[in-house]
Amino acid sequence: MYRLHCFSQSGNSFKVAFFLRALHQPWEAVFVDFMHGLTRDGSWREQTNEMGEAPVLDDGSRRLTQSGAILTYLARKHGAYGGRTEDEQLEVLRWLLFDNHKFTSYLATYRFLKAFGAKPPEPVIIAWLKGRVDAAFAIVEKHLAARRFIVGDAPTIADFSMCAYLLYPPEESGYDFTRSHPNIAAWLARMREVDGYASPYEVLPGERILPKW
Ligand SMILES: N[C@@H](CCC(=O)N[C@@H](CS)C(=O)NCC(=O)O)C(=O)O
Repeated sequence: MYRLHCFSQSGNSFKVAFFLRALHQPWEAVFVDFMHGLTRDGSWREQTNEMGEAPVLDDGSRRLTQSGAILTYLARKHGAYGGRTEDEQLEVLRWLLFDNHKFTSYLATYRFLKAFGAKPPEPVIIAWLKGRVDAAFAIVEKHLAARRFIVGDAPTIADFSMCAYLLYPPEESGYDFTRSHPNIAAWLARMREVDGYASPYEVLPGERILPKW
């Protein structure tokens, strides 16, 4: 059985959890107490992930980190959601890289500062981050104008990667996609219909924290 080191606020963990559920693969959660600093602990880094991040996936004696690498590994191993042709596979990789650099990364930071930071976010920093998030959202909103999924006509790991943070309660990020980004909203509705879908707080371990700011 797979073991996923994860915690409930982690959209990067949810990417993998949702994908394992869609693959109908059994897995167990290993709780990472991120909110109390576990990922910064030296021995955790030495034993679990030198990069100091969740998710981490154990498949027997094989340990993988980085959600994009984990999703790629699982798609290859189970022969699903990785893209059907070489062109599609490269397109999936292109969007995974965009997601990790621009889409998830700015949104995750923005949401964390807005909802879970130790003190109210600095106005200048949060405004700058929101500008980056809005720019990434605009690219995806345009991309989805004439298509149902990020690559091809069915979900791939690019969709699992990119939708994860957007499936958290809207009050955490402050974005109501039905009003601001209708194509993204319609795509998220399609992803919620993928077999195995359940919301992040139903699937991942750890206490839910209501937005602070
Ligand atoms: N690119 C990485 C990002 C992983 C990441 O940033 N994980 C967060 C939780 S969602 C984390 O563990 N951060 C720890 C830290 O930055 O100290 C991935 O996709 O797995």
